[in-house]
Amino acid sequence: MTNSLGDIQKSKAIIIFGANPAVNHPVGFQHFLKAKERNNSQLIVIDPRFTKTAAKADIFAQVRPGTDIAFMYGMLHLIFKNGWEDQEYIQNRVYGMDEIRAEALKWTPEVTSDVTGVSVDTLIQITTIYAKNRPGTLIWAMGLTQHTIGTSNTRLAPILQLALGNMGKAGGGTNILRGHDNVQGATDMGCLADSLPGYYGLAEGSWKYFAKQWGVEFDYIKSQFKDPAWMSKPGFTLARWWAGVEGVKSDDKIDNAGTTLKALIVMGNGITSIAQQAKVKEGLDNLEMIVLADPFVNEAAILTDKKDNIFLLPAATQFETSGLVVATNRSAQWRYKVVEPLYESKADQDIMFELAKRLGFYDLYTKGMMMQETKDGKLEMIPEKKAFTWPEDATNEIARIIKTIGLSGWTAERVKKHTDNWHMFDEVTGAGMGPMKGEFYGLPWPCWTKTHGGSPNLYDTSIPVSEGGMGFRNNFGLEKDGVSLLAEKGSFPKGSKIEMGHPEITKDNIEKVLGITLTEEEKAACGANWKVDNSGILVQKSMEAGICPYGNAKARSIVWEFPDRIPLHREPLHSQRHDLTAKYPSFADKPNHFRVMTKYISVQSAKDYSKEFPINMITARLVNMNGAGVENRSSKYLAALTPEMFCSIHPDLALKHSIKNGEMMWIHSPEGTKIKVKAKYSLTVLPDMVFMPFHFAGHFQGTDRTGNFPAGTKPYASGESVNTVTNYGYDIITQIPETKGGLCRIEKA
Ligand SMILES: Nc1nc2c(c(=O)[nH]1)N[C@H]1C(S)=C(S)[C@@H](COP(=O)(O)OP(=O)(O)OC[C@H]3O[C@@H](n4cnc5c(=O)[nH]c(N)nc54)[C@H](O)[C@@H]3O)O[C@H]1N2
Ligand SMILES: Nc1nc2c(c(=O)[nH]1)N[C@H]1C(S)=C(S)[C@@H](COP(=O)(O)OP(=O)(O)OC[C@H]3O[C@@H](n4cnc5c(=O)[nH]c(N)nc54)[C@H](O)[C@@H]3O)O[C@H]1N2
Ligand SMILES: [Mo]
Repeated sequence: MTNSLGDIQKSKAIIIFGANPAVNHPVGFQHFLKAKERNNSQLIVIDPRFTKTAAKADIFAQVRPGTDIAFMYGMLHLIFKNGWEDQEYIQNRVYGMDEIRAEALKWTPEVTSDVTGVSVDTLIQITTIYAKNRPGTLIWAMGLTQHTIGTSNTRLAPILQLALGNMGKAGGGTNILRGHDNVQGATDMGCLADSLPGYYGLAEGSWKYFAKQWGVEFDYIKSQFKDPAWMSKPGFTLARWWAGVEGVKSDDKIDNAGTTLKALIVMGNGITSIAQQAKVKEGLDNLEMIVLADPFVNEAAILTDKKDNIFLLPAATQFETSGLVVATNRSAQWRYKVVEPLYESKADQDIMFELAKRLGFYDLYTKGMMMQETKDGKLEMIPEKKAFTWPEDATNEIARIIKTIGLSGWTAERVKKHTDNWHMFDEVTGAGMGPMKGEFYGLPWPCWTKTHGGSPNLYDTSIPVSEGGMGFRNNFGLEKDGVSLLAEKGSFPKGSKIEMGHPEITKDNIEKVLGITLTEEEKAACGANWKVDNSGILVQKSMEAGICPYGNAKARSIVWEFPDRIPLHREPLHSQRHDLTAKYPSFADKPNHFRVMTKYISVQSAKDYSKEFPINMITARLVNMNGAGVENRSSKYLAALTPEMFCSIHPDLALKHSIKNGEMMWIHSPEGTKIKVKAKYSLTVLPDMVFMPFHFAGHFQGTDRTGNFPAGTKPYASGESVNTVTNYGYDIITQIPETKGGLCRIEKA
């Protein structure tokens, strides 16, 4: 998220692609409504369903699932045609817009309308309103990401903003509504299959940096891998772990150091919330050991037929522990413990500490919390410190190590002060008042130093770096194909000593870039670049010159390392418009994608699925339920709101199949799986689609498995998981399942 929820109040137009904040971010949605009321902001919603958010919109486009790229190119076509793009901004701050312009040329309103299902008039109206009301903010969430082309969606959305010069402006930006509580923090901490914490790459240099910071020998870490080559390979993802288990029937070959997965430890994930539940079940059934650390009975335990070696560890909840969490807008917040862990439950970190003790590396695991940097750029054990204090020392360790995104200014003490004084910050700008003056709520990263107040809006050059300003990051070299990747002359954060683009700061270039001379002591203390510089000198000198240590570059519209240099529309693997798959085919199949062969074109071209499975299947969320839903279905009151798994169906479609409102129906998938659910008539869906929430579990392909719950733990509501019938399909870069694009067939039960 480049800006923040409060900042949306400054927008003149808000365009939402594939998010339903009225339901999924109901507290945050107040800012959208206030933008409408106070700023006369135009609210535009693009969604295949008429959602509660759409009900508040000034204009709504009911798009065919998986065609947002076509829609955005359709908008760009009109923007370029009418000269509505911000030419100066593009010239100064964007690389590769010409290729986007060339692609957009193909997306005439008529072509766009045919692909997206949105009328030419609506497209023109939306584009005109959005282009004429600036700054506009672009919002997205899961409706854009859960596709084989999810990554391309999330690239083209910022490109649209760049074309209009909306990026790096208050009231503009791309505001991605994050999911779980602290999901931003979890991502920053490296809960990803292809990076170390803080987005440090899986490269030897990063491993060495972390080994040093943790006070552990690099060779020790290396010795934990089967061979050193595996240190730089991405792991399995949550989406496909089951493919690595021996005995699972799949022709998707794995590449996992010559071995299969034998054990699964789960901390706070439903397992029942991901696609291909039949495969997940096979994976669970064939594991040697399953450990489920969860405050509730994780329903993976009842989905499997496995009887031995399943361990349910009672995890404490967020109310029974404390620590720092990161909100969707990159700001930190302290969470205080409300009660001690109840009964025999343990907080997650204590479960991990116990595990580390049993496995014999507890001291190494916790050592980093007792280390500090010295002035001369070295690291030492904190003198006199005998034991760590949880969680404060963990927070400080994280801030010490993670320099890449600018966590250096965070301390447990500073963040607690913000949380304690939360009423002293402005709701819209996040700016502090009284004792908090000069700081933004939660010190949104990058927060460069212990005196920096955080950066509320990314890439904003209208304010000094000391107040949160910055250009785009220089992350991809200095030039490409003879064109400079640095910002042009005259484009720089306010007050910068350098009035043009510049590279990221390294020990070797700092003197030249900043026009300064370092003392011999400073030179000796500096790390190779600002991301690994324990002395903090490179960042400090940058601050003094009013520049951002990560450089001042152009945003790139072209990602030359990806299969698609620029985002391209590609039809979903299971498309209702099979006639379009020749023109917009999927990707080549990708071997060893996060260790698993992943199919694209071979699935898409195998047959015209729409003949047998003519209905679009949309899966999304309900306000009273969360994720896999076990927490909420275990509450009598929340369960009562939606006591049964259901399928929203248009009456016209239902009648074609003689399904009455409230009757049971079957949903069949192209993979041959099926679920039995209750029909619920609804006009929010078109007659060629159905909608189902993914918050249920406990039933599987028509059978009730809730007899497997240990006595007294069965939730008040159980039902089929829609993920039993979501179709095969995974994003080409991140491997997120294509749970927002797929087909099904329905039948009266
Ligand atoms: N009450 C509640 N709140 C939640 C959650 C919850 O489970 N319950 N989960 C949290 C989490 S983890 C997350 S990630 C967020 C997710 O927040 P959202 O992304 O808002 O969640 P969804 O409801 O899954 O999907 C949003 C919309 O995408 C639409 N959509 C589907 N396919 C497409 C498409 O191809 N194009 C477009 N433009 N739209 C499409 C759906 O119809 C839906 O209305 O919510 C968070 N908040
Ligand atoms: N079809 C379809 N599938 C989807 C999606 C979709 O839109 N459509 N959305 C996807 C998305 S974006 C997400 S994020 C996932 C969400 O799905 P999950 O990650 O499964 O989310 P939850 O059900 O919220 O949480 C999982 C478990 O965490 C436990 N838990 C709660 N607090 C704690 C704690 O403090 N410690 C521990 N150890 N456990 C705790 C809960 O009891 C629960 O069992 O679903 C994904 N699946
Ligand atoms: Mo999520």
